[in-house]
Amino acid sequence: LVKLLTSSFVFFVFILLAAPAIFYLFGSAAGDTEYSLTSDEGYVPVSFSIPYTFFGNTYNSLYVHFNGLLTFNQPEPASGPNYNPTRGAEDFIAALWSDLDDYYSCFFSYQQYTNGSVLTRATHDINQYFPQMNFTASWVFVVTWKYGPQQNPAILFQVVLISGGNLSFFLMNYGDFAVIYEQTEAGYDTINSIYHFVIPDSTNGNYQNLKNTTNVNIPGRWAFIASNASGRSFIKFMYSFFYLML
Ligand SMILES: [Ca+2]
Repeated sequence: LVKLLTSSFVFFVFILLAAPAIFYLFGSAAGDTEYSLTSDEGYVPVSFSIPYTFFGNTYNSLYVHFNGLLTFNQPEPASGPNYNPTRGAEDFIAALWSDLDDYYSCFFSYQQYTNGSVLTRATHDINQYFPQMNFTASWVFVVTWKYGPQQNPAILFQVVLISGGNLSFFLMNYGDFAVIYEQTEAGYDTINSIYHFVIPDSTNGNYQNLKNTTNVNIPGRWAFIASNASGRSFIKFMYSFFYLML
């Protein structure tokens, strides 16, 4: 009985500490480069080993903000989101943009991959969500935000940038969220273009439900294509759709 109880306890602890399966491996277990917050509204510039194209603009680096934001063309000084109307002046991915650094210990870690099992996983994921593209990943960038003080992250989310050939994509993964005291937003926006998206439950106070939401039938995961070409196909598709309705 003692043995049974012990093994159940160990199993229970493992479940508590394990990130959801949708998360790509991160932190020290993945050999990530790790950062903790050093200043209010802090961010860290990170150089890419291979350029990444975000809706037509190609970047060699990005800024990882402790407030849950990735920006490409410039760092964003605002502590929290401004999602109405569309900003239009920045290429950004808001994993969960909020003034989290005023309330939590903030950590993020990142890793870039150009070979190995992470590329295999990314290739599989993208071909599952965007079939008929015959995609092969050649570069994957994983950035994961963790907020304390609990050892078990109080708030946990991740963005995975994926590219190969002329195609680029990104995934967003959501875990558990403690209470957040400021406005929140998850989604993306682009400079002077029509491409933008806000995940509905990220701005209406239901952010704790993000781990159950998805656009690819996997709770907690959102997947987007960041390539212009398919964006144009999508617009064409929408035009034909409206044409058919007329
Ligand atoms: Ca702040």
